[in-house]
Formats: sequence, structure tokens, C-alpha cells
Amino acid sequence: MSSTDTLTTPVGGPSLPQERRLVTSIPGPRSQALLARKAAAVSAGVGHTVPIEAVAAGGGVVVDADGNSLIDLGAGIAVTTVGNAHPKVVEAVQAQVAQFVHTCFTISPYEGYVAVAEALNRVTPGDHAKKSALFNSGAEAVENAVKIARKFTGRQAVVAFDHGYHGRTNLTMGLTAKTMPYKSGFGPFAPEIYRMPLSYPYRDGLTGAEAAARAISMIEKQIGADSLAAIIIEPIQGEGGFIVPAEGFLGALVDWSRANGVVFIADEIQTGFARTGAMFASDVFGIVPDVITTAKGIAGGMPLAAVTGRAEIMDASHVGGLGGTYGGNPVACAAALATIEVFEEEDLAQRAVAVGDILVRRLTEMQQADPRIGDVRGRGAMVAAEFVDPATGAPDAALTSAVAKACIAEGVIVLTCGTYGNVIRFLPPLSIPDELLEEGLDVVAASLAAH
Ligand code: PLZ
Repeated sequence: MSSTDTLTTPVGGPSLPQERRLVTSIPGPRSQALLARKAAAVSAGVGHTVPIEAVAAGGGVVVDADGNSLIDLGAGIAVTTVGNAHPKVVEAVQAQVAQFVHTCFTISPYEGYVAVAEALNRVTPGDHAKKSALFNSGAEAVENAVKIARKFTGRQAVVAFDHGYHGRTNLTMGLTAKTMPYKSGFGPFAPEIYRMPLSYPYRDGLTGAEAAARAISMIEKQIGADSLAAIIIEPIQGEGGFIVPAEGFLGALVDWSRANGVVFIADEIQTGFARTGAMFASDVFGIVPDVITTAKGIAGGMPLAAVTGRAEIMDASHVGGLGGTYGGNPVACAAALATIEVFEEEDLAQRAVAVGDILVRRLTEMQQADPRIGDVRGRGAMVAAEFVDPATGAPDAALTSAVAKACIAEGVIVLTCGTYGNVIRFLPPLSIPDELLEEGLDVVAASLAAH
């Protein structure tokens, strides 16, 4: 018997009441029962942030099995940007499921995959000829972007950055900077990965040009452009702490890459699809990457990822060199086509700007009242607060975690991030009503004041 049998079946999507509602403490009894089963059945390595049994979600809320309705300021880590169970996505998925669910695109091609590739080639930055390939997860897209860049250049080295996050597979663990929890004990890691210092204005005090010159000088000294296949970087570091590089940093890296035949890969898996107030963060910074990796927001919650890049780079791989059983699954493609339509029809990039204005205004007010917020930063609806000891500027991970836990106990889902674990990030679904966002931020302010 499922734990929701005696509850009214919850209605998903935006028709859910848009309210914070606590009818039990969190976790309530039904959620506790599921978490006990989880502990017994699911690998201990798979953690969870919010101790609930989710049964419905939409607009700006996640509803649990006990009847609690939590304000969602995390969108499943920047995935349900158009909103959970968006009606157009649901309709497209249902229609595709009824038609066919799988052929394997590399066995019998179908239209949805090609249409998603066409859409990606159109909406990604730059007006050069582009091609795409589809995969299942962000990490898989990153792996393939590196394969593609190596094949195209005939070179092997890859540069990643401090605070970077690119996934949990072997190659992407190697690209990811932070050891706990992502890498510790899981090595050995892939060779020919070199890590360079980032631009982190709050902590390094460098201009973008200075930070880029530092990284480029190290690349030239330690690797040499003629050995370097690709530079991979998130335009704004996500898991690493929502770090916005100083003006000019990314542009200088792109220019250097282009002058040296190095493929510049923008990992827009977290920043992509309207999150930062433009379709892609590269647009916000005025850069045109050679290759871009996307996932998360691309398909309204269905698993899909992509590599999109200059046609000559994407065509360098031999036939059969790229693929996978499920990559570009028809149901995920149908969801992506509906999602991309929603982004454009509802002008969600503008909505991200409006959500970002609320986030920055409220967090800046909190910062003025409390010097333990050292920095408020972000672009669009990708905004974070960094918590520090005001006397020394040292990261305060304990405060960060206590505030985040208190928010969740009060029915507001917030996520933390950062190399030092001292950042609370805000990346709500863009379908969240303004009043609910404001109420969520009231809870954040109260939680901070109480600690
Ligand atoms: N690149 C920039 O943000 C995924 C990771 C959550 P997958 N970020 C969330 C966790 O703890 O596993 C991410 C990202 C960037 C790559 C990835 C990897 O995407 O779809 O999780 O493989």
C-alpha cells in the first residue's frame, strides 16, 4: 500500500495551491516512514537535502506525503525552470509516450531528436553554423564535449578551473574541483586534466583581465597551447558557489583560446535556459563559446543533455564515435521541444530578470542588517549569499548549514553550495508567484536572525 493511499490524490502542476502550508513538523510521519525505507533499501552514498516524501510539485511549491506544502527555491537544482509538470510539457510527454518511447536514435532515427538539435543550434550563442548531439545527463554531455574537442584538435590536455563542477563520472570527477563529497576515495582520475585559478572577485580582488592573464600564463608555462584541446568553464560556477567572474575574464579566455586553436567549452548545464536572465549566461557576458554543454532546464524535468558546437568541431568525430542507447530519448525530446517553446513564448529570460531583482533586493537588505552575509551575487534568477565571519572574512559553513536547515524546517526549500560550504543559492522555478518568493525570503531572513 502506498503511503498516499488515504490522502486525496494531489493534483500536480501549476494547479496546486500556491502556499506554504505546514500541517506536521518536517519530516512528518509518512515522510519519516519513506526515509526509513530509503535508509534500508537505497545506497548510503545517495544523500538527500530535504527530508520529505515528495508527492506533487508545480508553480512554486513541492507538496509532501504528509500534506505539507513547501516553497521551492531550488527547482531540483535548476531543472524545473519552466515549472514542475508544466501543462505543455505534460501534454507533449503524454502524446509521445502513447506514440513510441524508444527506438534508439542510432538505430532508427526520429524527428524529435533532429528538431531538438535544430532548436539548440538556433538558440545557443553565436550565428555560425552549429550541430548538436544529445545525451542523458550533464556529466555525459561534458564527457562527450571533451571527446569531441580532443578528436577535433588532435590534442589531449584539458583545462578546468578552481571551484568548477562538471559531474560525477570518472572524467568529470577529474574536472570537478571539490573533493568532498564528489571525489574522495573514488580515484584514480583521468589524466591530462589541469586546474587553473578562477576569477573570484569577492575573494581575489583581481580584475577580470588580471585573473585571465594569471590563468593564461600558467596554461602557457605548465601545458603549452599546442598540447591543449579544450578549456572548460561554467560561465558562473554553480556547485562551486555561484561565483560570477569579474568583467572581461571570460572574454579574455575565449580570445586566447581562439588565437591558439583551443576549443572553448562553456558548461551551461546549470546556467543555461533563461536561468541567468538571458537564454544562456554566455549571452549575459557577451561571449561566443565554440562548444556549449546543456542539460537540467532543457526538458522541463525530463532527463536530457546536449553538446552543441561549431559544425566543423562537431563533425570531426568518425561515424559511430558518438552515441548511447538512450541519448535523445523521444519522450525527453518531446519534453524539450515543449520546454523550449515555453521559454520563448513566455519570455522566461525576462521573468528571470524580475525574479532576480526580488532576490537581490531582499538579500541586499539582509546583508545591510547582518554583516555575516559577506557577498550577494548572481545574474537573473541565479543568486546567492556567501556567509562569513565578519571579523576575518573566513567562510562560515556552520551558520550556512544551520540557516538552510531552519528554512527547510519552516517549509522553504533552499540549497547550499560553495567550495567552503558557506553559500546559500537561490534558483527558484520561474513559475513561482512573486508573493510566494517574498514569503520564502521572509523565512530566510527570520532563520538568519534566529542564528
Ligand atoms: N555541469 C555545471 O551543475 C550538475 C549536481 C548535483 P548531471 N549539478 C548538480 C549533484 O550533487 O550531483 C552539473 C552542473 C554543471 C555538470 C553537471 C552534471 O550534470 O546531470 O548531474 O550529470
